[in-house]
Amino acid sequence: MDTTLSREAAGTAPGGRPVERWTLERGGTRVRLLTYGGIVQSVEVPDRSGARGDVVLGLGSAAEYAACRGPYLGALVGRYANRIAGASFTLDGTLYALVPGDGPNCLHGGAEGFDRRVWRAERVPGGVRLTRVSPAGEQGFPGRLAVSATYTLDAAGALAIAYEAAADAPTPVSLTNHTYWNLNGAASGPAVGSHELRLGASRMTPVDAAGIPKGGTAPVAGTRHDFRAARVLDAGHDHNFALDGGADGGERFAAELYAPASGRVLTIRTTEPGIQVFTADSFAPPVPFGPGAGVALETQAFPDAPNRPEFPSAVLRPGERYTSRTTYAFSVR
Ligand code: G6D
Repeated sequence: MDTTLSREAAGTAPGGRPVERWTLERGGTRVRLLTYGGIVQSVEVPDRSGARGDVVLGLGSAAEYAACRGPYLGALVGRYANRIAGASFTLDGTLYALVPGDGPNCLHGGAEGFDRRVWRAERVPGGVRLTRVSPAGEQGFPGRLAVSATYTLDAAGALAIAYEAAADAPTPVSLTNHTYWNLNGAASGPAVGSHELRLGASRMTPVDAAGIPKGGTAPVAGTRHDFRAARVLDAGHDHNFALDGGADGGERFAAELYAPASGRVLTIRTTEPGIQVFTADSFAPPVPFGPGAGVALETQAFPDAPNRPEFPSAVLRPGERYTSRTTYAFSVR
């Protein structure tokens, strides 16, 4: 059976544009997403006893998400996920100034990023496709960018998010989804301490206190960043890991998150070169979740790649097609 799809009205975004909520169901998985910010609002999957529970941190309405922007709960992040140092970069000899927000740096596409936009939704085989056009100059980024994000479920209930984009001028692009996972359920208490994490990364990108890469990558061996073997997720992670495995455009293993109490396992594979692990240590009211309540696993280009020639390029040029795909597979043990 194909994915069961339904949509309903879900209030309005700031400014009054109507928002839809789409529900996708297949193979034991039920996903709800909003056309506001491409937000993954809930992901319900069975635990080891077959009981279905919501494993992401979510809110109720688009208005609630708009009022609780800081954590980017479940959001589609762009035009450039993570940080660009000094909110500026030089491309083909031209200096571009972006909208800062994280101190002097640009975070997650600027003050009004893709997570604040209402997307157009259409049915596609297996799921729903969101589209929008990011105009030239939006948040300071060059070029008009036509973007799509397609959310599908496969027969086994795995969620795939596939992104595509095309630009009429060279521009950095890095799109991700900012879902926070808690495989014991959103209301179960912290994910930190109760989950085990394994990453397909033997190197990471060292950063300064502002989260800006210092340059190059460093081995995780012998450091607190070593998740090559599964171990209990501890607090204090907000780092990008350089994923091992082929750079042939195919999906590589990124992460496995396991919650022994519920038995749920999340396996993430991606075409992206990096994954940011953020343990939500900074959560505080009015965010209605406590520190460490979930862990964000953000597949992406490396932070500040537009200013770091040694990092894999994140520049999209006219005539090229940006494609990115991440799959989130659910199982139990
Ligand atoms: C990202 O790396 C960043 C964090 O520092 C930020 O606080 C969060 O998004 C909202 O994961």
